[in-house]
Amino acid sequence: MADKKTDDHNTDGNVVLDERVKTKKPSLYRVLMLNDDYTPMEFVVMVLQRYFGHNSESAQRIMLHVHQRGVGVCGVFTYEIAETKAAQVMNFARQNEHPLQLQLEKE
Ligand code: TYC
Repeated sequence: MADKKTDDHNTDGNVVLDERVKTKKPSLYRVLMLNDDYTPMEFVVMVLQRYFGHNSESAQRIMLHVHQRGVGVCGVFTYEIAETKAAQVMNFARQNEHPLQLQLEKE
């Protein structure tokens, strides 16, 4: 493990502290979108483009996947970004009186 080195000694017997300690890769989280019977398809496609950076083809594909299968992945992010995007999208959906739901799932 490249980040696990602790200490070593130089030729004088002195302890050499390794500067490469404690870098851990952040955990990643999937932002899941859930199907419902009321949110318009065009609204879902617009959200996938505006908040998750999908192009119109990718957004259409994900929306149809969620519509047909019940759940789909909007994107994968570190916790703070995933949580923020899910909250922003649900706020935007509520402002527009749509029941759209998103959830986080740890990878
Ligand atoms: N099922 C919705 C409809 O028929 C469309 C929809 C797709 C809603 C994906 C939510 O996450 C969703 N209007």
